[in-house]
Amino acid sequence: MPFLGCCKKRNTMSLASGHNLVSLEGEELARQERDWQGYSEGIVRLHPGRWLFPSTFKRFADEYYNFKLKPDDVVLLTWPKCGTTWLQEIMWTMRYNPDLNNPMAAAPVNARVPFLEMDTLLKTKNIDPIGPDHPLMQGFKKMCPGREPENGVFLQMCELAPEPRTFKSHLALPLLPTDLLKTSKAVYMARNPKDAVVSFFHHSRIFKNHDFKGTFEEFVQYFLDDDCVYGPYWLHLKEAWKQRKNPNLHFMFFEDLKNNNMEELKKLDKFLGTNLSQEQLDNVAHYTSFAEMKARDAVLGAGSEIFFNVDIVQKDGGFFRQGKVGDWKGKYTPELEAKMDKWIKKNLGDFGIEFKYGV
Ligand code: PPS
Repeated sequence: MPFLGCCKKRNTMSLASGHNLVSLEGEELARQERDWQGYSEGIVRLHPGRWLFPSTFKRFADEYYNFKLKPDDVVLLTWPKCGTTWLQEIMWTMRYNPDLNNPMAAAPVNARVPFLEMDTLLKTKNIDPIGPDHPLMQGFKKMCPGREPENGVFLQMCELAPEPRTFKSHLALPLLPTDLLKTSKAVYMARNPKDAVVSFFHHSRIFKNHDFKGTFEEFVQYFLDDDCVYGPYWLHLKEAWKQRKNPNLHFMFFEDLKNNNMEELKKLDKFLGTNLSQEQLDNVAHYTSFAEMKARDAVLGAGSEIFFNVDIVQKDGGFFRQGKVGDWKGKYTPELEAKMDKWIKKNLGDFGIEFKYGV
């Protein structure tokens, strides 16, 4: 991509991670702003990688990269909609609530397993300012006494979360601290792209901070062009796949977690060293099943009209949509499916990764 030649003309910035951040301009920006009305302060792209973010990413990018990790941290990583919330709840239950008697289980998920870069995603004119009485801000005040929200509500919650800390991120490995897999443990979960894109389309319509206004066909085109926030699906996956033999990274698939749940929980138990009994593992499986998590939507999906387009939620469902493998079937026109299959084939070509339940 002829990036270097054009950067002088553009609004650029160098990041601690070594990336050049470029603000989108002209037609490209106009198209994004028309279709994604949540990104009201502009959009940036990071090179190399073409990682895409709302421009509020600028404010915190170096802090994410320089985030101080601790040896007993567990960091949960996925591309959006590949099951992090499920993983969050599994990890937290394994580490802090295997007997299902921890009263903190009723606390909002962000107060237990904070989301590293969520501050980047929340600054939008579509979201009313979150007042000091909102449970999120109450949780922040409790976890981060004396800290200023302007310096990152979620970032500081990650920093000051009770140890051992578990937190999540959708950032690709090159944007995260270089010592991540030396200092701490990480779990990366992959999900087949056809289900991930159906889920992300729904997410982008229900959440005001994305507020996608286009059709499913247009959304898929954004995805295929690597023009969705968080950027290239394949590169994200590839960066983690390269590290799959690193003893501090556990690489897993949404589809396996769904189809062989107990087997996958046992692998996680081994990786974490939590040494859970069968009864405790059964507790985790039950408590983190789709039905149980959906029933706790108010805690896990943070369903309030501050964040959600309530009319779409009422019509098409909320955060816990289907939780299925292969739900994409019947959602694509034959032409769109053929386009996606071509894209998948091209990208899988030199990869070596296998989605064994099909893509
Ligand atoms: S986000 O918003 O990017 O953090 O979304 P993320 O949590 O990564 O992914 C959301 C999808 O995971 C599904 N989900 C589950 N599936 C099965 N079992 C359980 N317990 C579960 N919890 C969440 C959720 O429903 C989203 O997928 P779709 O296909 O939209 O249902």
